[in-house]
Amino acid sequence: TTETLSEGALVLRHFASAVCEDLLREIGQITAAAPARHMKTPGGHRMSVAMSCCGSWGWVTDGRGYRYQAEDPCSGDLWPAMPSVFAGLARSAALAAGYPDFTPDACLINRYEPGAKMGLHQDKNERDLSQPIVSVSLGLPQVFQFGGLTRSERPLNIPLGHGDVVVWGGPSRLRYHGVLTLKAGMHPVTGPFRFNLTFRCAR
Ligand code: MD5
Ligand code: FE
Repeated sequence: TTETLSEGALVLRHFASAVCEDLLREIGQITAAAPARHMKTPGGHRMSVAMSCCGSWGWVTDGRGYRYQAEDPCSGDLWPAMPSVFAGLARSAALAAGYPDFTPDACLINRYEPGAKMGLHQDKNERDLSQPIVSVSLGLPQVFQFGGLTRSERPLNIPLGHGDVVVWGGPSRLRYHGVLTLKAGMHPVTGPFRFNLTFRCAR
């Protein structure tokens, strides 16, 4: 089923179901090479979500700010390549949402543990804002907050579960969004975690 949240923003429930276990196997390989880590915000706060990346560009934050870079700052190596099952899923979800030429060059892997959250923010470090962002949720359910184009607009709360995919584009690309605190639980495939993959055209 498809739910429209706003113009350009679509929830594709269970769209990733057939490939969830493949995605998780690839996440295991990626994080063996580029471990999920708690990055520091430019203000010096430790993020509660642990992050890794794959693809040509990875999103990083540290005392110098937010940016995309080709190397993992922990190792100095390039980020692991984007697995074909990742790229294929992102492309087919974008196509289903009306974006036929989506070729992401960056995938951010977020790992939430109980108590982890992400405050309201906009994703605006990407060069081509005409391209959507595709997000894939795996494991424990977590409430997504979907806001407006200003921080003051009150967000909608949308639960996202295992295999759900969201595509954000067009006039919704710069909406404020975040996720509420993850509640403790045990998922048969991901254990105590929720993973979120976000596919972006960064550069
Ligand atoms: C998550 N991740 O569940 C969320 C979901 C991030 C992030 O926000 O930046 O890693 S991705 C949701 C998203 C991305 C771009 C635009 C919009 C939502 N939106 O317009 O609401 O880990
Ligand atoms: Fe975001």
